[in-house]
Amino acid sequence: MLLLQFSTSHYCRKARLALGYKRINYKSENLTPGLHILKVKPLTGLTTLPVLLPQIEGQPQAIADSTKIFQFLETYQPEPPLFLPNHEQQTEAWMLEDWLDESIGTATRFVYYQFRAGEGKQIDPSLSSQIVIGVVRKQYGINNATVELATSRLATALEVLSIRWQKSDYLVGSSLSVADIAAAALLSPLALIPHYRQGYPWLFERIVKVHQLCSEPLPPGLN
Ligand SMILES: N[C@@H](CCC(=O)N[C@@H](CS)C(=O)NCC(=O)O)C(=O)O
Repeated sequence: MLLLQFSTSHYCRKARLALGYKRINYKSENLTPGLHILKVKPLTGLTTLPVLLPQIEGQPQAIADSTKIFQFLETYQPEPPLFLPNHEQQTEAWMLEDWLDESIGTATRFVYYQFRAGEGKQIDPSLSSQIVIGVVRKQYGINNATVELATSRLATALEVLSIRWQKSDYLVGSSLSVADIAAAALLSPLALIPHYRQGYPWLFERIVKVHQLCSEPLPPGLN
């Protein structure tokens, strides 16, 4: 299998965590932002990464979107299961996964790139890094007003997650689910931001634990 990815993308991390949890051997190819469209659009009709190429006869040529990758992996290799045995709990895990994907992963991106362009500029002050950050900010409309909205959405999300993750090791049920993996990946960029590191120690403990369960190297700031 081959994972087409951006090496620093939190959505690509989400796919890698699932592959690691399933103990699947795969290779990854890092694409260049912008140029990636030439390779990805003809394969999937979309422009986003991650994209998984199973490279196995009888299997689809390409699977786009991290959620679809979860579904493919569960069918392809059911053990260890990523889906919860209780239908009601699995439905709840999907609901959290979708919310984390569509709303919280985006909010993280806004807050993270705002940090990297300001207070966190010294993490990589090189011209090339600052150009990439500038392009991303423009592409997604990241500015003071949109970051303020994203910050308050993240605060609510962390309330919701704290109730669940501080009560139990897992967001839903009694084993790792799509919700835990989505949360661990999509909130991981916050590890570089002192405000979150100091205010939410339990979050980073859980992120580390999920990475260990999935044999995935820890994200920047936690490694
Ligand atoms: N819902 C998608 C979101 C993926 C996504 O937003 N990927 C970003 C990188 S973090 C991307 O590929 N952006 C480039 C583009 O949209 O052209 C998923 O879960 O796979």
